[in-house]
Amino acid sequence: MTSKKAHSSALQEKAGISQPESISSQSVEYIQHSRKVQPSAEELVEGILAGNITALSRAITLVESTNPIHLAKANTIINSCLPFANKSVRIGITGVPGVGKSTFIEAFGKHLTSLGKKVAVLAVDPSSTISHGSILGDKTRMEELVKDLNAFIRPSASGETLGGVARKTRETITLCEAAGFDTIIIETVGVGQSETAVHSMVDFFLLLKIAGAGDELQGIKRGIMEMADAIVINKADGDNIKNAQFAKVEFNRALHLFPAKKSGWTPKTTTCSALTSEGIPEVWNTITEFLNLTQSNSYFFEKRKEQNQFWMLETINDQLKSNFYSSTGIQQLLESTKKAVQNDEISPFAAATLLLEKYFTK
Ligand SMILES: Nc1nc2c(ncn2[C@@H]2O[C@H](COP(=O)(O)OP(=O)(O)OP(=O)(O)O)[C@@H](O)[C@H]2O)c(=O)[nH]1
Ligand SMILES: [Mg+2]
Repeated sequence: MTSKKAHSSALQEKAGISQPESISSQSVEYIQHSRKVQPSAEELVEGILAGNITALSRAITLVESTNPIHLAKANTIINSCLPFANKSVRIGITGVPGVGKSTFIEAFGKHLTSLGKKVAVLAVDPSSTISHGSILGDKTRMEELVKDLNAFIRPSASGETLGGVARKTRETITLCEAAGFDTIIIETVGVGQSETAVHSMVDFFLLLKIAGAGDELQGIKRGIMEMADAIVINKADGDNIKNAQFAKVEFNRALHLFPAKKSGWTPKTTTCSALTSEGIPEVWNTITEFLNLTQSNSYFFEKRKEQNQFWMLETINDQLKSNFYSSTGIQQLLESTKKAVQNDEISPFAAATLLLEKYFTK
């Protein structure tokens, strides 16, 4: 460091460049300062309830963190937000890659904000555990929605397990609702288990499809169709309109083969073009119809209660499992026990009991 004193010394011609420090004092000061300005849980809650997006984003980052201190803070925030959450409609959207989910969410989200709604877009994306948030690229496909002050788009959390990622999204819903978002859209890729996770955190589950040339019913997992409250055939524009209409008839027929839903709701098939927005308002009308029905017959509220229970049990399962496998005692024993099981030296059940006993008596 140069000082005025050094300059005025007759013995010193030039102050020169100060010795590089391994950690510059400026950085230390900056880090200490930024640590100090980390808002407290109470401050974040206050910000969230006031609809402050920075506070909301910061709280979500805490929810997504793997640091136990952050998690404790996140839990405090979520608990304080809970009484202010729950007043929204949660919509799950799934569909195979390329079906037009991002384009659809852009058009649908814009329609909702034009109706005066506040829309949050979240994602449960199993591929993002590898690519760390693929919806990020999506933000470029949701150009208009990103700019909309009444919309909030958050990339998928990354994590080791689908369960972990899904739990974080579930908690993020609570935070978004407390921040005043009344319509929550959760996107997932239609490739497997993530649909089940999303289905168990939403009120309405929408399957996005495109018309295929005569093979409408191929490649759709029966389970996903069974979960759908609506099938929307996208890209019903240009030369594709006829095909889309045909697909609509086919899907409607297929939906009738499924057993009646507990909600009393009969799933609907509609067509739309996410590019031209044709048919987009009708999708919202369908959801409104669903809400009217399920809120008057109480199914809506019962389902949310069940979902809360489900997430508690899921979290217990998830954390027990990860705690078990990451415990040192188990890690040391696991490999040798696996070999012993492979070689028929011990039965799989006896081996499991042994490991579990070891875990619980540690
Ligand atoms: N003609 C037509 N093209 C569409 C429509 N919706 C989406 N597309 C096009 O389909 C392609 C894929 O759309 P995306 O919105 O990226 O699809 P996605 O389902 O989000 O895809 P992934 O993120 O890869 O899972 C893009 O080139 C879109 O422009 C539509 O309604 N009509
Ligand atoms: Mg997409």
